[in-house]
Amino acid sequence: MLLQLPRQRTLSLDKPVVMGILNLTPDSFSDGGKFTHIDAALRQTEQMLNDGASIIDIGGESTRPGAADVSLTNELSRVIPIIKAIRQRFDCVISIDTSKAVVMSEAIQVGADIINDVRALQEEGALEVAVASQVPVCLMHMQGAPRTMQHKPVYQDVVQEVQQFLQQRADHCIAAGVQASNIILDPGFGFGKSLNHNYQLLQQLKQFVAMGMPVLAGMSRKSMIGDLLNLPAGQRMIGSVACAVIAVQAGAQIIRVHDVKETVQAVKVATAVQYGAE
Ligand code: 8Y4
Repeated sequence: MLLQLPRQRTLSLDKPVVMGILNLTPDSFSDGGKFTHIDAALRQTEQMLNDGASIIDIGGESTRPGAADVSLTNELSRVIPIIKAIRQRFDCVISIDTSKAVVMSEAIQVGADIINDVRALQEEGALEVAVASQVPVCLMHMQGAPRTMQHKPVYQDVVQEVQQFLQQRADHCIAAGVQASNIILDPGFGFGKSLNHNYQLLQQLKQFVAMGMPVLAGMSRKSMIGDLLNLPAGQRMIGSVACAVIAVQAGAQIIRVHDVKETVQAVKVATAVQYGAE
């Protein structure tokens, strides 16, 4: 599998790759365009690239459980200067984590390569931006909205329902003009799922791989690890790495993580088992 990126570039997914999460300075101190915040983002990006990340995921909206919505102006001021700065300095693949059409469009204009949308291009104008730009898109499943999604999520069959949603969204995007080969699927770990729903999805991740599109798995530091092990976010690295290995064994192609160095080592071992050590 080969993703077609802007400016004649490609990203091979013949072997799994690691997507590093860029932590932007939180709202309360942040003014997006300020030198110190850009500098911190550049340092963190350089570290993740040196540690073996293939994609840098940049987001200005908090989609954590309970989080409030972020205004368009705030989101733009957080991510656009940082994408510009990274694009100037590094020849890396950049994904923009947003659901807003305007943010997608401006981010792609200044150098973003992939749309990572936890709302699967369902917001006004988002699908149109994806079609016009022809960049790869990650379609993620979420039940409910971030503020309330963890209040007793219910499914009859979580694997089947999430699969059905992703197939419907993929079909709809293809009909609208998105290249089928540029669609990435993501079950959305932690997005309106109980602890057991998350582990059912991980156990059955092969079923998503069998849909024939690249699969992204984002479990890093999430409550499916913290609640199982009774550990705070800062102590979830080992559990997160275990989840990454299991995802690679199931055939997932993109692993979204905070701890790039440790995950890249583990993913390389799992990849050698799965695809050979060449
Ligand atoms: C601790 C640290 C606890 C982080 C929770 C979190 C995904 C995603 C997120 C995902 C895709 C998060 C933007 C949630 N998760 N995009 N984004 N897939 N495609 N929570 O699973 O990291 S944000």
